[in-house]
Formats: sequence, C-alpha cells, structure tokens
Amino acid sequence: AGSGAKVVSTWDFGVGANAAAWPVLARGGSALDAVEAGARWAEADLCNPTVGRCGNPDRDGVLTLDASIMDGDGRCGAVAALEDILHPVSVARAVMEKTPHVMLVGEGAQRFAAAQGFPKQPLLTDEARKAWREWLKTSEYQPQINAERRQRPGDASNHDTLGILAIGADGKLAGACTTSGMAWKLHGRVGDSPIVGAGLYVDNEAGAATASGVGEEMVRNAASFLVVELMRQGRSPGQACREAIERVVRKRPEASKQLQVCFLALNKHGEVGAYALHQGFVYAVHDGGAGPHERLHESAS
Ligand code: SD4
Repeated sequence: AGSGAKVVSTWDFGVGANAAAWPVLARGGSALDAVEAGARWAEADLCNPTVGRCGNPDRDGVLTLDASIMDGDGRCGAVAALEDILHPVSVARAVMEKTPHVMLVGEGAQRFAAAQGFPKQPLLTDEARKAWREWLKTSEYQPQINAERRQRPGDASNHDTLGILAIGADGKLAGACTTSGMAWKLHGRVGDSPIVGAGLYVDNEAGAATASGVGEEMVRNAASFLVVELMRQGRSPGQACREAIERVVRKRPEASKQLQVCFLALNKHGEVGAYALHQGFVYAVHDGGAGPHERLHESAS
C-alpha cells in the first residue's frame, strides 16, 4: 500500500485476476510478473467462456487460444491459434524472452511450448462442447454486442477476454491479454488480443492500454497503440479511450451499432480510465489501498 503499484483488469473476472497479480506487486515484484500471474489465473479459471480452458471453441469445435504480453521497454511476445496448452500467456512470455521473435502461431507455437516444457492437454470443457453443439443447430454467426452481463457460466457471450495492466512500485508498466477469441469464429481466425498495438500496447513513457470486444475493430484501428499515443499527447486515460472509440465509430458507423468495443488504460502516473462503445463494460482496479481492495467500475460508453 502507498507504493504507487496498481493493477487493473477487464470485466468482472478482473477481480480474480487482480487478486492473483497483487501479491506480486505487494512484495515489490515487477509489473511483468504481476500481469503474467493475473493472466494465468484467468486461463486456469473454470467459469470464463472467453479465456483459457473454459473457452468456447471455433465453429469446427476446436478451442484455439491467443495471448500477448508486453513491458514498458518495448519487449513483447505473443502466441495465436494455440491449441491444448493451458497457459498461452506464459508461452507468449517465453517467445519474448527465449526467441528472437515476437509471435508464434498454431502448430509452431504448440511445438515451441512443448519444447519449453508446457504440458499438452485437452482443454475443451463439456459445457463448451455442449454450447458448440447447440450453436451448430443454427450455425448463425453474429458477434454479440455483450451489453448484458453474463447470467450464468457458459452463456455463449463473447465476454471476458482478460486484459490486465500493471504499474510496479518502480513506476514501470506491463500488460497482458489472453483469450479464446470470438466463440464460433472461423478456424484459424486470430483476433486483436495477440496483436501488439491492437489488443495490447505498453510504453513506460506514456502508459498502457488493452482492449476487449470484437477484435477486428481493434486491429483495423491499431487501437491500443492509438490509446497509448493519445495519452502520450496528454490525454487522460479515460479521454484517450473515448477518442479511440470515436475513431472506431468513424471508421465503421453502421457496424459499430452491432459490435462491442472496450478499452482500458493506465497511464505512467498510475491513473486509470476506460471507455466502451456500448454499455456493460466493467473493469477491476486493485491498488492495495484502504477500504475494499477490489473495486469494480462501470465504464462510460
Ligand atoms: C477477440 N477481443 O478475439 C477478443 C474477444 C474479446 O471479450 O475481447 N472478448 O476478438
């Protein structure tokens, strides 16, 4: 407490991710270790249909995972379309630290993970398989707007990609993003979450940003990079997120009526802001301060 350290995460699952990340920051650990710990918690959690082993599969019934991790010095790593590995965020970190590359995909990512000692294990849950079979009956693909909070675990919403940003006591930033992507996506589809600059961007000189929602819109707008650049130009985190949302709308006004896009940002001073295209986006903040350590905020939209 009082160290200036802070961790923020997307959606209500962010509360659990922050709780896993906070002890790292509280003992003076790095923001990078903290966001990895938070993302790992979300990946192992068994009731989030948009992250890790509880994720919904693509339209072929295959669960494919995307993740990225980045620190404020510009070091980054990512994996996309990874199958049968429980902790994509840690594989992303291994890509960052142990290879000259920033991104591995599909079978190559899986082989690299195996070589690094990550166990291969089937991840798809019975609930997710059931939800997929249900979806097959109509096979209608309409990315959902996600304005409503999920009613029960397993609801086939596209909620809850975990974007997590932290600032350590040393003032250094890091972020991670992990997801199973949009439910019922085409096999091979990659969203924004593992794309540095789209689903995640971090720069110690300005701030950090992450995104959730329909990833194609984030990629189109290099959105997390945009949020960080707006903070660099002096916008508050909330204002930067808002202007990025306005950019998304300007680019595709009609589509924007149907899609949810949400941004969460943390600047180099530890200030937090968020903005969403439509209502319903919440995020969690944990700074170890007095009072309830976990606060869930409803973002403006
Ligand atoms: C994606 N942005 O793959 C992710 C999905 C998401 O909450 O954020 N869901 O497009």
